[in-house]
Amino acid sequence: MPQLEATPELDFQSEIYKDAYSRINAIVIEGEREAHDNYQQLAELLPDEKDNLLGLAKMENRHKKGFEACGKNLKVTPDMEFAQAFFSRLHDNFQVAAAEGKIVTCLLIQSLIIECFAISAYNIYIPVADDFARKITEGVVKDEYLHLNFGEEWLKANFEASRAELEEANRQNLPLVWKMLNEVETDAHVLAMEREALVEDFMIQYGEALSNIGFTTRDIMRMSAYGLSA
Ligand code: Y39
Ligand code: FE
Ligand code: FE
Ligand code: FE
Repeated sequence: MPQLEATPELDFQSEIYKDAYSRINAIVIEGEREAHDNYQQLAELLPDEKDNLLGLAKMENRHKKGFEACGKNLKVTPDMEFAQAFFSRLHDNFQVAAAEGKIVTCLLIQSLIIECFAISAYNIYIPVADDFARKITEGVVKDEYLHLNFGEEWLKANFEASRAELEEANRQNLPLVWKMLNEVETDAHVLAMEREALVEDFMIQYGEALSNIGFTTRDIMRMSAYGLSA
């Protein structure tokens, strides 16, 4: 069903809305917390970009505070245990890559996959959010485009050397995105965020990012197909 269709029946104070929000809000808070930590680790791995990356980490910390305020505004307690489990696979893959000094894999996980996930989710959420959360999310999504751009620029500048590692990291991590989407589909639907809209927006952002980095349309088709079997 079309995402922009009016949904006048959304009741932000209903128990069903608040219950779904307790998980989606937690995912966003945990995601922002992880993103903060990931950019701090990347700052250590990329000394030339240290100040830039620490700046991105600070933005992620502000985002986290903004979304915590959104939960409080609706009197919702975020289910942080659920959210940690939700992010654990991408978290573990990032940590393993960081320990091995695999900067390209770390950038693919955080600056491409997680940022595209954030951009698509926030874009789909904005038209159906409560007024308070809409204003916060509009400010946040502008920053997420900057984060995605950081990853694109670095990987584009190092494309030939990064290519093989990007393909392998894509193969390992893209299927996790579909698993994660499956796990939130029901809750997202309660918030009037439709799975098809999320998938479509994610694939557009991610495909554009791969194209900006230097992959051909043919490469992008092949790489995108890894998600579908999840
Ligand atoms: O870079 C960032 O700020 C990313 C951490 C934030 C990711 C948020 C993930 C949102 C997924 C929500 C799924 C709702 C259907
Ligand atoms: Fe529906
Ligand atoms: Fe963020
Ligand atoms: Fe971000």
